[in-house]
Amino acid sequence: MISKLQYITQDIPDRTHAELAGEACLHGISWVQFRSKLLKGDDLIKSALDVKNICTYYKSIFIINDYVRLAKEIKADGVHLGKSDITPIEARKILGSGFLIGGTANTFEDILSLHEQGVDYIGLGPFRFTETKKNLSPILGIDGYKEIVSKCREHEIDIPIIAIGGIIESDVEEIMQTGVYGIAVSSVITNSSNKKKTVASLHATMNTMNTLLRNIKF
Ligand code: TZP
Ligand code: MG
Repeated sequence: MISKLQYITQDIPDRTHAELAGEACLHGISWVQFRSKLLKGDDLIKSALDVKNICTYYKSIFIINDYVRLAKEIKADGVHLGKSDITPIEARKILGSGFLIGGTANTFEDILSLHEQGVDYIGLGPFRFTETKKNLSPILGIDGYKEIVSKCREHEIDIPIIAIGGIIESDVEEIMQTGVYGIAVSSVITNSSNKKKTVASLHATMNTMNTLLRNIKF
């Protein structure tokens, strides 16, 4: 089951990824993507293992960004692959069937290709400008999501699409109305001065939108 509210760790001075993951999980996050662009070698492996232990404790899904072999070695739940990573087909050969594979998309064509390669979910973005990711693809905004989701429906492509990139609490309702499956966030939780309140508010809006949209046939 792919979570509808996903949290992504980031490299923050004086904070570990495990601390960030722990705070998010403590307040109800059930899906964590470990994403470091700075850590290397043993530091990367240790940090990934620490986040894995946090996720195991909270029974949260643990996804590793970029590092397929590390994900296999430390038995993560899956990997997330961007456009410059190995392809999902190559990752599947390494991982076998027991791992989740997610892929990043910016266009409908990206989704088609990732779907054909058998990914389990798609991170579609960016919704808006964000400092969290370098070399951002073109910003989609609400209209971009509407257009891409409707093309997926036309082509009967049924795969969980997770909106990502610069999302804050007040965006969630409108984003979910576009028909995406869920959202992934980092900064809105990482930088929140009241993480309990932020996660609760994100969950509350997601739940309301799920209830409202459940009975609508698109
Ligand atoms: N991929 C596309 S945008 C993004 C990633 C990893 C960053 C998401 O983080 P934030 O802080 O919610 O913008
Ligand atoms: Mg990547």
